[in-house]
Amino acid sequence: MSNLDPDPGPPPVGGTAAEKIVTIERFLADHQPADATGSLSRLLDDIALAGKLIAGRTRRAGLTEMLGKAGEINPQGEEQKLMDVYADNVMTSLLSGHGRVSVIISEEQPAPMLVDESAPYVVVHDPLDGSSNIDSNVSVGTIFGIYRRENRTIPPTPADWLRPGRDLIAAGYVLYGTSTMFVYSAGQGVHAFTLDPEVGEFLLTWSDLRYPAEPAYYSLNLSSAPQWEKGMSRFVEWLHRDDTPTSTQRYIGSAVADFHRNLLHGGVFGYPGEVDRPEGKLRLLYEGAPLAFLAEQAGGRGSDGVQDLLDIHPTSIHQRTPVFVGDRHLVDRLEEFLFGV
Ligand code: FDP
Repeated sequence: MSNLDPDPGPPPVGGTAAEKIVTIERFLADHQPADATGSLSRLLDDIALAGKLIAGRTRRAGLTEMLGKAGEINPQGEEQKLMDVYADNVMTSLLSGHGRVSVIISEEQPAPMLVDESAPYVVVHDPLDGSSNIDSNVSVGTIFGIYRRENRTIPPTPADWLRPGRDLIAAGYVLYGTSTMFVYSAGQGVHAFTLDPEVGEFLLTWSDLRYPAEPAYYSLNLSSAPQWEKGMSRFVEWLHRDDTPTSTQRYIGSAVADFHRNLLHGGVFGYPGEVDRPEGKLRLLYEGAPLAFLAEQAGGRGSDGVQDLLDIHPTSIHQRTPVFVGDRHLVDRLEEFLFGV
């Protein structure tokens, strides 16, 4: 949907539909604190530009032979796709060289990349999450989080990036779906922009998105249920009860797309720990924490099943964690099933 349409229609949920045409650049400038230098806004704008480039290539992937495997294994032991490598290169290129980013942590890189010792921000990102779906034309996304360095008088140290999600100053994602959306929060609500491909601009679609009161969906890979803790199955049984509103399962298997749908229509997305893999599959720093930051800003929350995802202190950059993000009451309830009752 573009707000160039004469009538973009009501937002699907809590939130305000844009009534006039506002570019992301204008929105960021208008919503930064009066004493801000503008460097965070410009950094978010750089990521939006990366999103446009990745969207363009994703759309043409089948034509440009970008659907295949790159032949390399990433730090997670997963096979890299050509699009993973392209998206990572675009993010690195746009985050480097402007004096804004000191360190980049990417899912596709084994170690932190030092870009500029004296720059103020650390960016963590998964350049193309859900990329195992890309060959089948399913939505994928870029997830990012931004930390501000506390001490710029010394070169960056792990203390600059091994930080809990509570320290994030901004987070968001670009969703490459039927349209391309940039969704972000800098700590004052969640705002969503749609790429108008004709003019090449992200235009404001909804500001202050909130989870709706009645959640519609739960998103879990039920084929893994035999590997879950018993509490998870009890939670799913509870979801299916007649007096529970959220009984419909929708699972794309692409975290950004599952999270986004549930943000708009209400629900919870989760990737639990398993008997042989208690730490789960998703990564804390550049998947769990940024999505939990957005969920909280939209009135929801994120948990690993025991504690708030935003309170977990990472000990390594590619650390995995069980992830449950979305509607606050559903996440609370899930914690009760897992460890309370
Ligand atoms: P992918 O491996 O395709 O990158 O982050 C990993 C992820 O996708 C998530 O986007 C997605 O939610 C999950 O894995 C899907 O895993 P399963 O296929 O095991 O359900």
